Amino acid sequence: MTKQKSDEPDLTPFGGPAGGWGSVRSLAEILPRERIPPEALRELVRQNKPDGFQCVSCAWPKPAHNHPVEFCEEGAKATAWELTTLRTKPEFFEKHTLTELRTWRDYDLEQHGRLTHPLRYDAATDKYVVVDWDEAFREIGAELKQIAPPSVVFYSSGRASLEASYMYGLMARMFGNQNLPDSSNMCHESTSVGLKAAIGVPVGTTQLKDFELCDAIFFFGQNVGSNAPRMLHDLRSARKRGIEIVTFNPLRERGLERFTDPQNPFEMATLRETNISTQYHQVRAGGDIAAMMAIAKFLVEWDDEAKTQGKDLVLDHAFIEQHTSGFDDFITFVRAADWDAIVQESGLSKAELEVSARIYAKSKAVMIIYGMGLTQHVKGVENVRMVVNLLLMRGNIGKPGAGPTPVRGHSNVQGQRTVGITEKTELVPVDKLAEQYGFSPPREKGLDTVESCRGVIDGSVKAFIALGGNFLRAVPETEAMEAAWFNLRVSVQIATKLNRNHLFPGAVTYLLPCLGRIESDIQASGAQAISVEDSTSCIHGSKGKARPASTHLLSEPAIIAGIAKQTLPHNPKVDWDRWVADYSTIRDAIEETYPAVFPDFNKRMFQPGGFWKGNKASERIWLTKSGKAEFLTPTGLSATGFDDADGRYRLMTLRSNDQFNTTIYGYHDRFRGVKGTRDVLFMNSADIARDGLHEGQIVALESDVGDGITRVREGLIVMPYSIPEGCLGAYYPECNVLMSVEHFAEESHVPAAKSVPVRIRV
Ligand SMILES: Nc1nc2c(c(=O)[nH]1)N[C@H]1C(S)=C(S)[C@@H](COP(=O)(O)OP(=O)(O)OC[C@H]3O[C@@H](n4cnc5c(=O)[nH]c(N)nc54)[C@H](O)[C@@H]3O)O[C@H]1N2
Ligand SMILES: Nc1nc2c(c(=O)[nH]1)N[C@H]1C(S)=C(S)[C@@H](COP(=O)(O)OP(=O)(O)OC[C@H]3O[C@@H](n4cnc5c(=O)[nH]c(N)nc54)[C@H](O)[C@@H]3O)O[C@H]1N2
Ligand SMILES: [Mo]
Repeated sequence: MTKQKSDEPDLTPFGGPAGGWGSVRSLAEILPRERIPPEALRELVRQNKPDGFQCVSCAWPKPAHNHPVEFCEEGAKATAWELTTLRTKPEFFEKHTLTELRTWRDYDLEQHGRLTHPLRYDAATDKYVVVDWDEAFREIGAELKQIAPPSVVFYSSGRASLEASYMYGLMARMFGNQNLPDSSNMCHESTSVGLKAAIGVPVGTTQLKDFELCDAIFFFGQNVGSNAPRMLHDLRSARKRGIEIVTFNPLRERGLERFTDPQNPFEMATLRETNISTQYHQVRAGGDIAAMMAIAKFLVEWDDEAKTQGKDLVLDHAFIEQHTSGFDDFITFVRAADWDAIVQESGLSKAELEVSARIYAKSKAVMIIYGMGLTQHVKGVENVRMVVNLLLMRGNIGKPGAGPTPVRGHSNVQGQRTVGITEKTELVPVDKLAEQYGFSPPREKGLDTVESCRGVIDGSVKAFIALGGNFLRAVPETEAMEAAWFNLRVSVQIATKLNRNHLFPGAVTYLLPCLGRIESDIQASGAQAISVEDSTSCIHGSKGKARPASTHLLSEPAIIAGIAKQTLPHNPKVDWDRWVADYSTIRDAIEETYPAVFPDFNKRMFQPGGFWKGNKASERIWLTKSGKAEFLTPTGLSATGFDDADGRYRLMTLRSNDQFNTTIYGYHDRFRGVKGTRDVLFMNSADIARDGLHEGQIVALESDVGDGITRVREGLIVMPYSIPEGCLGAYYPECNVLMSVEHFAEESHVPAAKSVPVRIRV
């Protein structure tokens, strides 16, 4: 595209690799932006080291054998965001009413830096005012005691530690509910539901070492260059061994194409790049079931041929016989699936699909890596089940170098589930909790994210407590949710920086600032450490050493204990103060509740590379209903959950290279060639021509779920992009206004953010 004035948006295709000098330059912009003094850089060097802190950005595992610097551009941005010397002080809140702040952009809200004081909303002035911690806890407790337990929601974002999360889940259950939605409900819940039903564990079965042992990697719907950049090192070493990486993604994502290691002086000096994907298939959004069905069809066809010719079979019949159930029904479906329908839905030609199937058929050990491109669809669980189907066909689970590899989002989102953050009774050892703490834990299923949204809108939810996150901005149905938030009796947000959710008060509203993970956390027994679980089920200790952003901050465990003590009846078996004084006693309690997962927790938490919590499916022990791994016959070929229609597009809501979820670091998306704006609509040139639009034109999108509610996002700049016809891309969270709360994945209730039905309005 043509260059524009520097203060105007610039949409120019990016020519470089992921990583490389671009990422070094990007860092050089970030540190001054956050006013970080050079000496604070030593914190970066401690990132992801056994004796350091665990990165607050993504959940990709940290290796046991460290590089001198073990962080990526995105991790450095996340660290800088927390270490910033900028502060949102009480004076800031004296100047601005919430009504005014609601007109600000997300970026501007967080750009004022870390919160410094506990705050209470004063309705008379429409401002936050400083409050005393004890007074805050007292009022929150007094209020919550007045509300029936089913009407209170305890949300958590996936950053909080295992220690804080365990206390939080226990507090909710002792209060009398399991209304414990978390960010995972919007993210990998489709994985937790799909993998649990199929292979008996809710998590991936692979570890970092499998990258050294696999023969091929299939990669679906994850944008590694922006969202898990440290994985590029693992992918690059796999490529150096000659491993094929077959990618399915509607967009051509730079990190999946090419990478230069910014930490490798030789590569940097010679501008040497590694090609990451050996095949790149631009599947239609929601077309992955069809694409995987094609691979399955080729495997069956080649297996039949091999049988008649007396050659080596393509399917692993011995494995299927011994370890699986549901194969016959699945294969009947595969044989019957119609090629024209597969080509139509996937948007890929039969020849193109065949080359990917060839790689799969000839590889002895295959990892399938995936992200939000599979989970955030109406048929997101079926997407995950198709991944398992493919793996099972050739015995690719429970052997070295093979297995499903979901890439988790937040740095401890998987761990929160491990220690009880869940609305589902069957995932918690309720009897154990009853015995350990002498109370009767609730057994009714609690509210998940979608159900909590419905409850806020219909008024049945009266109080909302948030351990981090930006719930209002992350969920669908922005307009109705924001309007309904004012009807809450109680809104309590535990946070590090100001975000849009904090600007929507209930009758009683608190904004409680906490320590970040990078900061030193001194309690009665001395300096404390916390722990997190990564995407591959390894548990790591983390020690913050940086000076806290303010002397008025409390740690998350201290805030939870403060609320719990004022809300719950006294229980001699729960000593909240002792837990806060010494977090190793929380870990002892966790170990007592989950003895199989956390033996010797305190001793092992700083083991290099973390300690692995084990995974039965990886030993081919299937904790499913049938005792076998389950094939699932899908209900159709499309994951979108709606029919195609004239003028209806499939909108994917995406992250840029310059954001962490609802936190907007800046307005550039380097790899996609976007500078200075987030108001972009990625669109296929043929669609632009057919709709009579032109590059740079400003258009609006309108929701097309057909429920009679008008949802519009104005002001998007049309940008021709390498994306399949009929598909659109635009940024999350600004496009959440277009999403119906009822448009979610079946079974898992993950909002279907990757196939939102929309129309373009000029
Ligand atoms: N820097 C940074 N790191 C992050 C985050 C962040 O915001 N910033 N967020 C964290 C969190 S919580 C999460 S969950 C992860 C998210 O990381 P990702 O899983 O990468 O999530 P998205 O950015 O939403 O991108 C999804 C990718 O899927 C593709 N896609 C969309 N629809 C489809 C489809 O139908 N089929 C296929 N095959 N592909 C599709 C998109 O083109 C895009 O490349 O990253 C975590 N890490
Ligand atoms: N349309 C669309 N919607 C989506 C998605 C999508 O792809 N498309 N992705 C979904 C996904 S995968 C996710 S995970 C959710 C994310 O949803 P959330 O996890 O709720 O949102 P975040 O943006 O990660 O939360 C950012 C806020 O967390 C607070 N915070 C940061 N660090 C800490 C800390 O250490 N402690 C505490 N207490 N607070 C802290 C800060 O105040 C910051 O403003 O969004 C979901 N929504
Ligand atoms: Mo996520």
